[in-house]
Amino acid sequence: MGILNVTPDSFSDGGRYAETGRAVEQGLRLAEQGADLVDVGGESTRPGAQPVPVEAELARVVPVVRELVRAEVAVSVDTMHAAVARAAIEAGACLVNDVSGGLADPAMAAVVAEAGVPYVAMHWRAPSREMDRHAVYGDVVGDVVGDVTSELLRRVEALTAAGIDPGRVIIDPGIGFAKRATHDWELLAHLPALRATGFPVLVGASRKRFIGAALSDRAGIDSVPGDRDAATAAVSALAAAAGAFCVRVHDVRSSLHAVCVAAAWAGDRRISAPESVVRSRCRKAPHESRQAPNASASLR
Ligand code: PMM
Repeated sequence: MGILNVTPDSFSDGGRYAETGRAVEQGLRLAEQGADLVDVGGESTRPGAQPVPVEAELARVVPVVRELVRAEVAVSVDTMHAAVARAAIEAGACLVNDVSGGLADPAMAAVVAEAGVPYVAMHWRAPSREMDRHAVYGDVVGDVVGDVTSELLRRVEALTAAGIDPGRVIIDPGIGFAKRATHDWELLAHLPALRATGFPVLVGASRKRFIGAALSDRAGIDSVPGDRDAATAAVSALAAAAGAFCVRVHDVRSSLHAVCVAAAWAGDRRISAPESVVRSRCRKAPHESRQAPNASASLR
């Protein structure tokens, strides 16, 4: 999944693709580089970010989704708002990626249920401006994995009770959202526990703070976001080897290559059905497989 932030203030690419034409160009580039999905978002969720009015989010996202879909790119919409999800689906988006797992907008589940599209439910505790205060988990090492898994499963229960098909749900541990670096690494090291829930798992680690901290120099200065793609690709390979269904990244090419290495290393023996999209991408030329994923049919 290639990241396309149509925002002035995202932590890594904020402002670069804020204008529709530039955003569409970047979306086409991500697809050409091998993204199975281009994830279009119009609201930054970096720590401390302020909320964006829904009208502004709609104006940023919808024209870009429409243009990319017209160019036959499979598009997901990264939004916490039901109105934006609905408009993006009407414009052709084939998956809703909700970092709040349905907590930010009670109307989200009904929109997704009615459209019947796959839905990413991410682990989330609070809006970006206050999420760092919520990075508190049980005091035993490993509790973050148990807490995140049980909180996610509670969300899935509520979402499916509201009509979303469980066969179309993808879960995401929410790397960097109400998490400290130790929590992020702990969650990544225990991806098989999340996979054991039976749901496909998406990992969004690309260029995030905990990677910058792991790459800090001798003076303790973190690496800058633009210098974190090689480390992100390493995370992508390890996540794929641990059974992740999808990685959400800024630099598609390096992570695609890393995931192809993980697939080749496993000799297909450990790659189960959820990774079929990745496998087909590894075998086909980029233009050959630009199909919308379906969490129940092709991902499970
Ligand atoms: N992270 C961001 C935005 N959307 N979606 C999912 N499913 N998982 C994530 O970890 C995630 C996300 C924030 O990162 P960005 O500013 O680089 O988009």
